[in-house]
Amino acid sequence: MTDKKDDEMHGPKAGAGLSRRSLLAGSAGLTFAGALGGQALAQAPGGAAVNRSAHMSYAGANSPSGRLYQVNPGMTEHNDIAHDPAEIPPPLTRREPQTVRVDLETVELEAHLDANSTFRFWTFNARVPGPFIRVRVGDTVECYLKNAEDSWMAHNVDFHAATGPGGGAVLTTSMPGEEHAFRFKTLNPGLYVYHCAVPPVAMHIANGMYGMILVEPEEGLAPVDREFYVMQGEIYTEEAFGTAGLLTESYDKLINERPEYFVFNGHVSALTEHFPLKANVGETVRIFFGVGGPNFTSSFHVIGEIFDRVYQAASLTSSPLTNVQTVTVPSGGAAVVEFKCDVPGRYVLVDHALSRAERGLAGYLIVEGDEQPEIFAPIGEPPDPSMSGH
Ligand SMILES: [Cu+2]
Repeated sequence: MTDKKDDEMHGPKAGAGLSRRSLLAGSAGLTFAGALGGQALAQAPGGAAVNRSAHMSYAGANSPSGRLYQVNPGMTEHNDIAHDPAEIPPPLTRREPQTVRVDLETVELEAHLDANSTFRFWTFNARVPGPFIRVRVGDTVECYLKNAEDSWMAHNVDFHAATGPGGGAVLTTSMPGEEHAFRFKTLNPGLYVYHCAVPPVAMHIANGMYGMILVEPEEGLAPVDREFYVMQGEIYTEEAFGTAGLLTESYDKLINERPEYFVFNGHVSALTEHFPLKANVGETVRIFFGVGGPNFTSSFHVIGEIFDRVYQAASLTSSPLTNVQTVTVPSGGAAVVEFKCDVPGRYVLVDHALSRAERGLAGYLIVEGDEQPEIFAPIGEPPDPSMSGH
């Protein structure tokens, strides 16, 4: 990308000779500090003052997260692959096994990566992550995988919920325009990742080909007020983080595990300005959290919340851990976390390996309702919230 475009994107402090350090300490850093509620990353008051002017050069800069998800008017014709975390099937009410048909279409499409860039994603059903599939233990899943006519690559699907070679990968490998199907019986309840497994597998996953299937135990899950579907992934581009335009995948960075971007639900800011999680004070929340990866383990944390229950490794038949701050979730793995929303405000979903927030990894949980001063309140006059990005 040219310096000019870089300049347009990052404001007057960026441009020719921009170092990675100054970029991350600059507009992007400021804004993610805002996203994080002024915690941890907003540690350089002098820098923040300088950077604010760069930040304010954006349209929509009144939003503290303006940098996180602003649809560039010039890019509205492009697709958006973010999966709404609230868009998942409701809990199952039936108590007998059944045969469930699942249709997956592998679609490659150019779509938003951040406010000023696009990327050619490889997807299941044009979303990242792919559809949230919900079945019950003992069900038979009949999966039909169709590879779109205009794909450039072969694709398939490997279900971690399946018992059988490759999780179905060989049986579903489809060239562009082809469709193949297989069936598997769900022998083990749990929350499982599925992903494309065509070599190089890491590339197919990094480009967006992952999702999750929930296999409910016989008795189902305890009722909660709200359920959400969140997955973490990495994106490897030739161009540096923040570059404008259509970015290209980097095989070299992929095999060296040097991602430029980390994302929740597909692209930068998918879960901040685009699809924030929403709940009300007093409600219970369950997050089905998975890591597509392909390479990085997540230290999943919600800033300002404590997980009341964590089903570690997404084992739904083990007793949950209670009262947990951060949960380790490996790539190709998952966890189920539950908590009650006690205090209103904006909470930030992060990987507590917080350098990744500077590369795009953050989401919001907005909790609405009455203040609860007996749980959380200032003593005396609070600081100006604008100084911490709010
Ligand atoms: Cu693929």
